[in-house]
Amino acid sequence: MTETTRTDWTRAEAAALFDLPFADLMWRAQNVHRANFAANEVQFSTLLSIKTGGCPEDCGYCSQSAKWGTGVKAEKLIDVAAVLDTARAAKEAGAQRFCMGAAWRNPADRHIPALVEMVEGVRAMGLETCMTLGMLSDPQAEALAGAGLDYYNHNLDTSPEHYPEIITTRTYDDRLDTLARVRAAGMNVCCGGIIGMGESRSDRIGLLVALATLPEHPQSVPINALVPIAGTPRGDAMLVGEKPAIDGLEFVRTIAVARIMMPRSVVRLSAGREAMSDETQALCLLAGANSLFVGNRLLTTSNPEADRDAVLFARLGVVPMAMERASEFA
Ligand code: SAM
Ligand code: DTB
Ligand code: SF4
Repeated sequence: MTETTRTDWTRAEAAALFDLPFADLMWRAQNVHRANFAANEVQFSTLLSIKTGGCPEDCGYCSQSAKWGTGVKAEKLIDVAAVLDTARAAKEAGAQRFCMGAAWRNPADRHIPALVEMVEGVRAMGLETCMTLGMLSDPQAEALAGAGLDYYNHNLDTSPEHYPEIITTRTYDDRLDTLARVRAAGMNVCCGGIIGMGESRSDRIGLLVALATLPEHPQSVPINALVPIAGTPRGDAMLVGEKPAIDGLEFVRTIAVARIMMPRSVVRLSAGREAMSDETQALCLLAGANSLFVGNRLLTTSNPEADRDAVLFARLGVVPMAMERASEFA
């Protein structure tokens, strides 16, 4: 069975996939995965927060919004040299892509020269580059693309109808506009969302349909499990038990449906691995996830230690994705 790349997915089709018996869904997802990728290869990315905290946006899940009392302190953009030192260490530890994140609504033009130096320096080490800096203007997108930025991460986060309950300071359309600018500048799009924010299955369907009906599928699709941060509305809702954490099998189903709907996209099992059992992570990979964050830090929260990951990857027979192949899918 082969599945073609379609951008006309409907919610009814996505709902029918979610409703499949678990084994049938996993069978479909594995077939799509194996038709498009080497079965056991996983792309490894490492994250660094290059500008932490003090963000003017009100994303209801985020430790870095100035609106919530999370204890994360506002810092300035860090030095290029510090970024390059961390990237070198990430490369030595096996990362293939280095992702730099900033807690901004959008970058200021005065920051662009330093950001360009970071991209050029990281690329010169033979790492792929990714940045997530908030909204971009056309000239900013062009400057970053000109520096060789391989990917720009900007998430839709949830369905259009659930979105206003999560963020009020920028709209879904603002996000779609930024994605269009990134595409127009010729960069690969990294775009996904967060599962476990109290959304319904219909919202998970809405998110995946929004992603799969973009003019082109994002080359990289991060599926994050909410990391609950005390002091944020979404984190507190989970931590005080008002909204339960996402069920592991429903998270696996979400990954499998993403794999089927976006057959040639690299799907990342993104934030939230630390709280997941090895078995749930294994099911996510079986469902078609083929990218992970490695390194003990995400942006402000922790990720599994290298030792735990090394044991897991060895037990599963997971190997790093060949770089040529990673680029071929870009
Ligand atoms: N400020 C930029 C922006 O929002 O576009 C870039 C950084 S922001 C932290 C990148 C993404 O990380 C968010 O869109 C969200 O999907 C994810 N994220 C942030 N906090 C999270 C959390 N607590 N749990 C899971 N994912 C999270
Ligand atoms: C994405 O989708 N997930 C990453 C990356 N893009 C920038 C961020 C995860 C952040 C998890 C919470 C934290 O460490 O602050
Ligand atoms: Fe700011 Fe990004 Fe966090 Fe939203 S997700 S508050 S934009 S850092």
